[in-house]
Amino acid sequence: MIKNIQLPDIGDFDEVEVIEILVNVGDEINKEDSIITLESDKASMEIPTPIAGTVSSINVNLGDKISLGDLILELKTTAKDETVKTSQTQTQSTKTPPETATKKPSLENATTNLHESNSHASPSIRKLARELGVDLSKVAGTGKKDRVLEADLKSYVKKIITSDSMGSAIPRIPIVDFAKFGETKIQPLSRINKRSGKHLTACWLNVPHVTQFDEVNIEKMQAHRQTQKAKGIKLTPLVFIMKAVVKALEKHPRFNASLDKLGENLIFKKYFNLGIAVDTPNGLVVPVICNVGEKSLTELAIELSTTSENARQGKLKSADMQGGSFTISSLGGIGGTQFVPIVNAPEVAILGVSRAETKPVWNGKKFHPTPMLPLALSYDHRVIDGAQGGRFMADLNKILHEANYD
Ligand code: CAO
Repeated sequence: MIKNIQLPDIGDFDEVEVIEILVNVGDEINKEDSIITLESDKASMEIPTPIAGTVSSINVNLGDKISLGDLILELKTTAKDETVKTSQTQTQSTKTPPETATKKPSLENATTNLHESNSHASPSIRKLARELGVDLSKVAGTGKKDRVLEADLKSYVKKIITSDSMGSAIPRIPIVDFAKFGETKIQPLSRINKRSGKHLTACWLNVPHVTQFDEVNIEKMQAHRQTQKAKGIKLTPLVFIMKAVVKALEKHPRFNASLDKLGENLIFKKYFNLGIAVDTPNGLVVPVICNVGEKSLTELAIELSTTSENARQGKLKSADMQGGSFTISSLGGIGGTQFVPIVNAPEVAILGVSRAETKPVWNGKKFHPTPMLPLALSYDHRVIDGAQGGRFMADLNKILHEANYD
């Protein structure tokens, strides 16, 4: 037999919002099991079923506003439901079921009547828990009859926020009082330090990095630089590298792509804008040089010089640091044999350049003093496989070695 379960008289309330549906079609429920939760501006309450049965349809949706007599759900009942389940539940509650109540509970006193048997907290605490996304069943209540109080909820949330494993399983670095061991001085991090630190941490934690190293014979590049220098044109290795990188990206578009926000599609960019890491007195910034493939070496040298000067004087605008598709970080002017750059996500690869050094290279007949440029390519292994990384590096090496940018 199908029976309609309607909203009983809940006091002076009309059009009360359904905020939880506690059963599903097909559920077998006992008399007085809660079926929905309603919430008004002042309070919330769970509505129990007056009879046992199997839910055959649910006639309300979350967010619906319902009033006395509105159909909540339909229950399929059997003789067994009428006898066994009803008798089972007779001892569960001493409350008067809504359908037979002579004096119906209001939403305010529902807190202490209907609601109390199924919940561990007052409506305001339940509302707060919902807003914070806290599962109240996990919060230990210290109130009467283990009721969850506001203080319990706050201390639960505080414990999660300050716990060592907040947001991930990363253990915290111990806090040390360095002053115990000698004199110290405190200097606040610059605004740029703070912003780049946050971004680099996110990149480091989100991107599974692989780094591949190589060395390029740059004899031809050096000869070209010397010729230009004789004409009064100063070109650093970086501009050659920028042009070569774009050629390699054209051949390997995956390196110029990004994952979409679900990480399920690749977004290929048809433009070649290179972020260039610039060291400034206030920290690292990465301005973007656009359309590198369309600019000459000299144009790039001029733009790089202007941009890095603006960066050092703190004159870059946020638009100057947007739209990059691949980044180069060059420490060639400073030194070092190699370093591992961190992928500048959502880009998927970055090239680290170290200082070229003249090395004895075997040319088949003898050791020949050869300028060798160290490169390190870090990439996102979710997007780029090792073999693809190897091929990109081999092609980049060849392009740079041949120093042909036409
Ligand atoms: N090998 C050998 N010499 C190199 C070289 C290399 N790979 N790269 C640059 N040089 C030389 C230049 O030719 C120049 O020499 P001369 O003065 O004799 O001509 C000198 O080193 C200084 O170059 P530079 O650094 O001023 O110019 P650049 O075009 O190479 O780089 C810029 C420009 C803005 C990238 C650089 O100044 C800079 O800020 N680098 C730091 C980037 C950085 O901090 N990266 C780390 C990021 S992760 O924390």
